[in-house]
Amino acid sequence: MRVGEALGCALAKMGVRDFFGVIGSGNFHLANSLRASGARFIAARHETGAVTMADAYSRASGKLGVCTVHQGPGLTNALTGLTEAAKSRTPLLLLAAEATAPLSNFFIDQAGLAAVAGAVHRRVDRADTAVAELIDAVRLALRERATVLLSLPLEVQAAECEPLSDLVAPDAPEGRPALAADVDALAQLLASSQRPLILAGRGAVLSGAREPLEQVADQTGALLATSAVAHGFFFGSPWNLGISGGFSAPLAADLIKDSDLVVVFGASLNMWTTRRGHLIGRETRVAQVDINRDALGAHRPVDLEVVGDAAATANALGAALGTHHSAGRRYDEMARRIQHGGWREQPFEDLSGGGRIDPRSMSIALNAVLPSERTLAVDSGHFMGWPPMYVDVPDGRSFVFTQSFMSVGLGLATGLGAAIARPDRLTFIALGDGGALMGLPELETLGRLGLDVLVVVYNDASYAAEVHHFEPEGAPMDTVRFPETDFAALARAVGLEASTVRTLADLQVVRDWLKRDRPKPLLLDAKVLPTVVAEWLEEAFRGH
Ligand SMILES: Cc1ncc(C[n+]2csc(CCOP(=O)(O)OP(=O)(O)O)c2C)c(N)n1
Repeated sequence: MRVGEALGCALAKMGVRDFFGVIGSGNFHLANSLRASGARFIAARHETGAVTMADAYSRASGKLGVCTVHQGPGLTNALTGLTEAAKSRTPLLLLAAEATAPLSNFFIDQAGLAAVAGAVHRRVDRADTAVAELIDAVRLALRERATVLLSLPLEVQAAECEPLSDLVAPDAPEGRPALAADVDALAQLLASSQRPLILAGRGAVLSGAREPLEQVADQTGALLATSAVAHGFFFGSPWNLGISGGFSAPLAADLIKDSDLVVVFGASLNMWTTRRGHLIGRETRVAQVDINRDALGAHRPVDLEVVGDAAATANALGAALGTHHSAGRRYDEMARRIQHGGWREQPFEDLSGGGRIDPRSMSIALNAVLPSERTLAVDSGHFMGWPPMYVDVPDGRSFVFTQSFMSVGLGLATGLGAAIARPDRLTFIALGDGGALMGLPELETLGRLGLDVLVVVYNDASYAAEVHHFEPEGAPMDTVRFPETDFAALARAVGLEASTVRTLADLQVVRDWLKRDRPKPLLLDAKVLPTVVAEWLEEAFRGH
């Protein structure tokens, strides 16, 4: 058996069921052998789309993301998606063919490219150890939550090796709780707090910490909030304030700021989550729990640093608190205020008119009409706050937000990867017109696969993030404004249903589509008002 084929068989034996990629001569045999061994191959149209699909698939499913690309340009095309995955610590394996001869047209320094992306690099050097090296790379990705680029030299792939015996997939490790002394210190902080807040990030989602965290919150009267990427984690709790950060509703922001203790589980506490520090009161104490020691205090100083897994530490904390009980800010009137304090209940003037829809009203209407069991994927740009502000998701894995690198153009592929991971539910993909055009190749992938997807393009025919940034300076705007694009026509050309939306009444097309059981993916080219400016954006610009 040739090494390329043996690697494909080994991946299937390790439990890989879906993998993404773009095929060239360098990964043709590998991909076919993995398919022949029972895995499904999802052919993307651009390598960054392929990696981003694998990244989102991992985020939505909790499994390893697997992607394969051609050597050289296949890999350079993947760079942006690879960087996003590495920054997000997505367990992902990118299998890239490699031309090792420096005079080959396809030659590049692939290890150097991995370093640029912040990914770990491994190379399969020898035929007789190739499978062992592959297993090692998978183990590293799962155990360390690492994004691994595995280079597969063409000559090694073509060499002969022994057929495989059975092998077992490496598991992600069990979460370890914090040291008992740290748990006690945390319990004491919580027991002495009058107005505690528990702030959960993706680390809490990944460790499945909702139940033990809610128990600690019940014991201590804590209110609950999440970072943006963990949107939905506390969905349904009467004490859930939603997202902490630029997307916080005014009541949530006030209550977060008024907390005398913020206990952070598995969130980096970056400038987005704290609104550049403004959401943490001057007198507020902050404790941070993370499995990664380097994350502790990385973005701002904290009073208590605790190394530990979120769920395991929350369980230990519940036990340490024992029969302790305080109500904190949990009283009936507060529950009522929180219930009515979300973005959808903030009064605003619907400015729809002149053939353009108000993006806030459209987001609220879509939230009401779409089935509540849903995944939400959002690209980058000025529009990006509307969906998480106005659209609910039912749990912490349902908002897939590939924004660690803040790249425009990953949203469509993100939604496709999530939709493939969760075929049991609708995926709502929100894009700006700029991001939709940057990620456009994957619209063909969507049409071809016919996934259960609604794409909404918040189309203002501009890079609104830049318009709102620079227009107040009186700068010329012609580099960031564009003629109208007919996204409905583009979508129909690749097999989607599509419609143009200018008024709330135009959303009837979504109701009809739902009634018809969503036979094909639907794209809405929503001509949104360019004049509704998001408040969070001003804060964001100060962070650039
Ligand atoms: C790959 C990449 N290129 C450029 C940028 C700079 N940038 C940030 S937001 C934005 C505009 C995006 O436009 P669109 O998708 O239409 O969303 P809008 O801001 O109009 O809501 C640009 C160009 C970026 N973040 N990433």
